[in-house]
Amino acid sequence: MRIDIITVLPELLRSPFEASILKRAIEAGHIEVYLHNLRDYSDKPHKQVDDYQFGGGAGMVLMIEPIEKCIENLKSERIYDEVIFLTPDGERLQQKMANQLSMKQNIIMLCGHYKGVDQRVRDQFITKEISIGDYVLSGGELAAAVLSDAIIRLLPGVLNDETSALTDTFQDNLLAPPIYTRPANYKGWKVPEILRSGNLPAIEKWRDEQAYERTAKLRPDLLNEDH
Ligand code: 6GU
Repeated sequence: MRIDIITVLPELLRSPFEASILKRAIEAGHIEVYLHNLRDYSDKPHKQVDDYQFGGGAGMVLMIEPIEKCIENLKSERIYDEVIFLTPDGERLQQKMANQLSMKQNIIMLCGHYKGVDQRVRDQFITKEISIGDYVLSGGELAAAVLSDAIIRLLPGVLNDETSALTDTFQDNLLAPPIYTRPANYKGWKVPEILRSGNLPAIEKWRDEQAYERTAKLRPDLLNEDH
């Protein structure tokens, strides 16, 4: 899989891909991630990529021309399954969408900034608009990092068996059960006896019950939702 991210702030997006699981996924060849600085596609004297909005109003708007140049340049090299615009008014990201996107080959992510982008960009080039939640960020970069992480960790081989995505909170509409590591007794705070019993079927049953109880208590909305 390949992800191309178009942004006016590539420096904001580097570190998430240079640490831990995402770094390893890239090094192991499970995923390629490329950052494209929109300014490199500007023909203006000062590499300007934004302008005032027609009709008046505060806030700058990303112009269509450099965005088209960048997208067309990428499209001349390969076919893209999705051209995603990260925007607070997009469809809210949920696990199901991450699962679906993880099965694609090539994806472009365009990060919104300032007031947003010229509507014609959305009309002409964008196939999917995604928000990561009902709050406003100063740009789409952190959202693109979140979306990329949610997708990449699902790719075959990225996680090992122990950290398998199959046991994730949300993957089966349930929160994950409580987990523990050594020591078994810390200052009198003990690990549940069942987890140390070695009785695997009983442990599995306990975990299922705990997952259900936690979900009913903390996120009852998940129990009657289709993710
Ligand atoms: Cl994708 N972009 C911005 N700027 N704010 C957001 C968002 C995206 N998702 C939630 N808030």
